Amino acid sequence: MLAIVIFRRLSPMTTTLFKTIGAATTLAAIALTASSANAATISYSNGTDFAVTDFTDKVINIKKFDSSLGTLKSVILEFEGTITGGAGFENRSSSPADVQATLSSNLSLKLDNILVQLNPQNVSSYQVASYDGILNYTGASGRTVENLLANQSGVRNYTDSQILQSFIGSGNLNFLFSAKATSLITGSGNMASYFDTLAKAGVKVTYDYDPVKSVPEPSAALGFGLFAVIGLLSQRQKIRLKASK
Ligand SMILES: [Ca+2]
Repeated sequence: MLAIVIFRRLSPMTTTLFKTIGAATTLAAIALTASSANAATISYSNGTDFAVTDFTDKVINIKKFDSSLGTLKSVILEFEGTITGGAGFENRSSSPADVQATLSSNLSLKLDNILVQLNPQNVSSYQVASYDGILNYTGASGRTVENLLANQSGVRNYTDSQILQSFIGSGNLNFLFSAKATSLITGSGNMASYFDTLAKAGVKVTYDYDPVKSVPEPSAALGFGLFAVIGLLSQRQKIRLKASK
């Protein structure tokens, strides 16, 4: 009966401690699984915000592989390029026109001898009447379009020892991201138009490695779990002391 009362009084703290123990046990399980399979992966991601094109060599930092983790077997490099923007056009011809707005940009990611290139594109079509007499990118002969979007990804897998070596160390890799826009409006031979093109990049590097024999994570995670159990026990003792007073 007394035990039930103690448990109720402990309730918020006890719940937190049990959650902590649960999380620690899960961590240990994951680390052990990775160890027994004799292979492990670790990934790092980074990227840029949208910026108006054109631009050259925006730096994207990615952490190098820490060789104290084990032996690097391969590197997977994922490069995702996204472009967005808007356009306006006005057909100034005396005839109707079929107009195409093409949002596009050449995107490149460089690191030493590595080069990944992408060319995301979004083509949209419009039918407009002959010139309405007002150059305002709207009305019967004009359009203003916003939030055009295009996306493309590239994946590379490296196993060459010389390339792998360039991914190993304590600092960062400095990937260089460049964008050169090629967006355009096509239609009649008498057209007023503008285009805004912005680009951003996401980079993810996954290191696939054989871990060193003594994997620190399981013992650390179990230690954390024990610490939480000790914390729970000492908390109970405090309550008992209080109850006995
Ligand atoms: Ca107009």
